[in-house]
Amino acid sequence: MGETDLDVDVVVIGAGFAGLYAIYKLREAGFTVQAFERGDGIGGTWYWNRYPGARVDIQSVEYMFTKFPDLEQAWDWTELMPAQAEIERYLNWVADELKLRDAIKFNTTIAAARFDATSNTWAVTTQTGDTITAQFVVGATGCLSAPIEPDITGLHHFTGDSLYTNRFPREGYDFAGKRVAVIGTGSSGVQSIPVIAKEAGELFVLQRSAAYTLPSPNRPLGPSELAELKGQYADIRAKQWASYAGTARFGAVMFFGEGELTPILDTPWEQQMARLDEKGFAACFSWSDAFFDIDANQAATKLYGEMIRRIVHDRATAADLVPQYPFGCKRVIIDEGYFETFNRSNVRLVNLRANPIERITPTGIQLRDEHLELDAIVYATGFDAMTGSLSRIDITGRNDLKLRDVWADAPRAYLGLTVAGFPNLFTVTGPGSPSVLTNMVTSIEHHVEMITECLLHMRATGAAAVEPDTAAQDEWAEHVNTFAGPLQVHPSCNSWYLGANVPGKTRTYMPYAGGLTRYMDHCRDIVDAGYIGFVFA
Ligand code: N01
Repeated sequence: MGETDLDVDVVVIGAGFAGLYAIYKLREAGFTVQAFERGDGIGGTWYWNRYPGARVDIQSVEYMFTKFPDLEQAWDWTELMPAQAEIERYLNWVADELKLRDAIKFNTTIAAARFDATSNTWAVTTQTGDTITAQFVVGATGCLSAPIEPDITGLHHFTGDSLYTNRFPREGYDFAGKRVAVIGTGSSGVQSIPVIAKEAGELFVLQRSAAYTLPSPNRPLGPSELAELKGQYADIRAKQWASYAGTARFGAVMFFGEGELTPILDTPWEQQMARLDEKGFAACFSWSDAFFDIDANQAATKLYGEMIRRIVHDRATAADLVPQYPFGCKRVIIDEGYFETFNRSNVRLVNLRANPIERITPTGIQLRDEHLELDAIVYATGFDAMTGSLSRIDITGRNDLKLRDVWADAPRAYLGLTVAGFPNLFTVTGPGSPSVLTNMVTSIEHHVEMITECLLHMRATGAAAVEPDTAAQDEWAEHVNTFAGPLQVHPSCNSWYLGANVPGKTRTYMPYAGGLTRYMDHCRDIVDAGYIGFVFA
């Protein structure tokens, strides 16, 4: 490292949380780094997803880098759960404070990367054909950053404005007085719909699957509360790192409250209703059995339906808003006034199961039963999650192996971090790691620190290449699978966790659901025992 004619030691792809931390840690350890970012600014997920209402669902003081005691005291969050713009500002500020910008080439998409087995190096090529050589490639490309365009006939025939939540215009969009349709009711749709509804002349919400969404506990963070939290940062960080999901107090407790949970199946309906009266949405799923027993799950969903009926005035709309799959199968959303939005006179829910989209026309959307005349269509239709951002790059490993082919068969990575056949390539929060089931920031930090430690180990031992053993990778995939679905909840719907939202993608539960601490312990044991399952050349 550093003694060859390589351009740099490490190429980092992406400049979001993962890319920034990777640049910092690797440089601190003495490696030369070149990062590439396809956007013209810092932020990754928080650069692209700037749709109205975009907001994180983890509290701000935990959704920040945890390893910079001085920096964290100097940054002031203004809300409990910050919106996109504030997180983007935070990441830009971090990049400046840590002097990371000079390592990043913006407006540069990586098109290909090819491993050369004779030199154990990568040639990384941009979309304009420039090539850079490096010993290592770190894919800091994000779990939810490869947008999927829905397979709807006539998509590009619309002559009005087509907008995508995952690459919303930087200057925003003026919905005032316009006839608008939002397609998709996942997190992005559910967060943007209440905001768009307040501006648009008419809003059609095109729903294929109803969402499990809970009211956000977000509120402003006053200076004295923030000062108090800052005084507790050391304690909060310790709790985060000892938790299942990289969050201290503010995971499920934030939505469901504290206290011992009881089984819904042992609770008479009248008592369930009394709890609903008292706690509202928080009562729906705060049962000990709701996530582990399918009957209990259905009973909880019945309560949820009751809660929706209490808010949404129109009976048919309320009924259509109740999900028809188990709670917990898809990512639970937090919203700001989602159900209330359907009481507005300018908003209409279209149940696509009853009245499907036939095609997009030049002037709107042709449903089976009617034509919607529109000025704008907002697509909130999701991502090729966890693997898409890397498999869309033409990555070629040993023996002309293509990452996209390997992952088409099975989206596997040893510890979610390295892939057999692709030496010296690291996949930050890749498939098989806790990633999207945890606070992404802590999971990213953990992975970047593991990568840095591994590179230092290689430098110390003179190793030129590292990759996992196929058997270890397969064993890890089996281990990941053992956590993939209490009561068959996880495999029971077409979630992006399974890749089931992408036509043709192999259906595998991709994230590791065993929890962050268990995962970190596994990783520690593997490293301490001499990198079990890794092969060094
Ligand atoms: O994407 P999604 P997302 N016709 O895949 C529908 C994170 N995130 O961008 O369910 C009609 O969840 C699709 O319908 P169905 C978070 O982890 C976090 O909203 O396939 N509809 C679904 O309703 C989240 O889970 C925040 O039947 C079509 C929607 O589009 C992840 O990102 C905020 C369709 C896609 O939902 C992805 O969220 C935002 C078609 N042809 C995102 N194709 C936070 O709050 C798809 N759909 C932290």
